[in-house]
Amino acid sequence: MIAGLVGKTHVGKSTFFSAATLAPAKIGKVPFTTIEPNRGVASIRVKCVCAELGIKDEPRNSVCVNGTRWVPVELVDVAGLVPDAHKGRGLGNKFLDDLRQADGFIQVIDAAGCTDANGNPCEPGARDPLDDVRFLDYEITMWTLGILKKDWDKIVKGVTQLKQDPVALLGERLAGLMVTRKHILSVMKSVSELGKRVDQWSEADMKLFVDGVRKVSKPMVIAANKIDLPSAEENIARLRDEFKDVPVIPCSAEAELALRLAEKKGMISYMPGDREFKVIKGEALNDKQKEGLKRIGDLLEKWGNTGVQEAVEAVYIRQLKEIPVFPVEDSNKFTDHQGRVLPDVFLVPEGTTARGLAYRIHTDLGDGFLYAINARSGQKIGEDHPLKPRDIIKIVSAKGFKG
Ligand SMILES: Nc1nc2c(ncn2[C@@H]2O[C@H](COP(=O)(O)OP(=O)(O)OP(=O)(O)O)[C@@H](O)[C@H]2O)c(=O)[nH]1
Ligand SMILES: [Mg+2]
Repeated sequence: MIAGLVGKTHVGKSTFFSAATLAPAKIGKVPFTTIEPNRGVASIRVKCVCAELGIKDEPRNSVCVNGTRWVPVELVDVAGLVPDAHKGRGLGNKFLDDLRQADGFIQVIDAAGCTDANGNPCEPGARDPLDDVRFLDYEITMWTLGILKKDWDKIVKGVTQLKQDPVALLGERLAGLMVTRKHILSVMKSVSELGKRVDQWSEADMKLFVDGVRKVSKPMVIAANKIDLPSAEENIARLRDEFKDVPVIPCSAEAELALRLAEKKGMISYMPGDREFKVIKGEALNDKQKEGLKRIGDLLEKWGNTGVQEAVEAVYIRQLKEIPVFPVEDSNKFTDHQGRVLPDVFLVPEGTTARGLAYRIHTDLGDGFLYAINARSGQKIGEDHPLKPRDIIKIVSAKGFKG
């Protein structure tokens, strides 16, 4: 899975990206700074099973700090957009093309309302951030509609004359956007206007379809950025009121980036998502740095955290519904074949079965799947058994694989 940072130009997407991944990304003084996408690795926190089992783990694909596993996840930061991007304004469809592969979105907005529709600075509060959310939805819908319409005659002909499956035809058209058959079926079932044959769909019906597909195929969280500016607070309440089915996470990408860089330099101790940090080398800080850290300290006290870590976790856990599982080869010692204790944590979609996990580890394990063992209880589990968060699983397969 990969989450995409999306939104109007110059609202802090690259700042958020850098803060979450510590990967370099150009942060702009002017709109349209990002052109080519930045890809990087962030982490989400999972309560490790090591404490519960009373064992010392030896993580391989993740890091364990005081009983918290930091599990890697991918982020992509793309070009920003302005209204009418789908018609080619600004960088046009570039941001959308680069986001096609994303499974979920973190929409960054300037919650303080000090960036106008074209990404230029304006008086705090002069731009309504609710409009940023609305226009992004609109741009994505119009862009997808354009893609669908390109082949509409072919789809209609396939359904009416060749008696082909409409879901398959729609799916084929939207496959490049990571839209699946499941997404399409769920929209067609839940929107009553789409109950008629596709050749009867009006333009408004097509829009309803595309809107629905966007919501299910690109679940989103809103990172309401710039909470360090006073005009943000009131807007956050309004955003929550208006967009009830989308998590709105107050955040300050700039504060998180400053904390992470100070931590990297050894000036403070801080873990992403924490409510506080500790100054280590107070004497090495200049007055400006001291003042900056004081302001960030006040911000953390007020908001609980900078919101960056929370937003990444919200898109992966709440929206994409990924669950962590711990695969092992020895269900008594909780080790892999090299004797490494609890080496890996995998994030898998909710509902993944024991056999699905086997396939995720290696095709051979999946093909030769016999049964699995819940290492916590010692119980045997069958191929269709859906896994639960933090399950520790041994796969028994006729075909071995030494990873
Ligand atoms: N006050 C404040 N400013 C921020 C915050 N995050 C980012 N900024 C500022 O917003 C401006 C734009 O930041 P970028 O990260 O380049 O924004 P972007 O959305 O990637 O912009 P484009 O790539 O040009 O579309 C810069 O001046 C940042 O310093 C924040 O949390 N608070
Ligand atoms: Mg950028």
